[in-house]
Amino acid sequence: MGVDIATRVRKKTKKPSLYRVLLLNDDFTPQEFVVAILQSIFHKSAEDAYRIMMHVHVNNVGECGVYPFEVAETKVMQVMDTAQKNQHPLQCVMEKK
Ligand code: TYC
Repeated sequence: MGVDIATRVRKKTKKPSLYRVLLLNDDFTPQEFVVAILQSIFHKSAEDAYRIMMHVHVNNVGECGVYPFEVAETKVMQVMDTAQKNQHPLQCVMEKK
């Protein structure tokens, strides 16, 4: 009695989906706080952090980075947690690329 084993080899390795992490503008969070978040959580240089913060300030939304799902999720949580602890209304969201 033979046993047939069906096998199919994937032609391509599956790349993990990437997610954009976005900061949203508001009228109350201090600019310096946003710059500090971008440096500490997103590992941006002082210059890049200032540029991204000003982009959000002017355009109301801006990208902080692009990451696999769980990394993006952790960054959003870290931003929201730090903002809440400092009583700032800063909002951070993620979206699938
Ligand atoms: N608009 C804020 C202010 O003028 C600064 C700010 C920038 C807030 C970016 C949030 O994601 C933000 N104090």
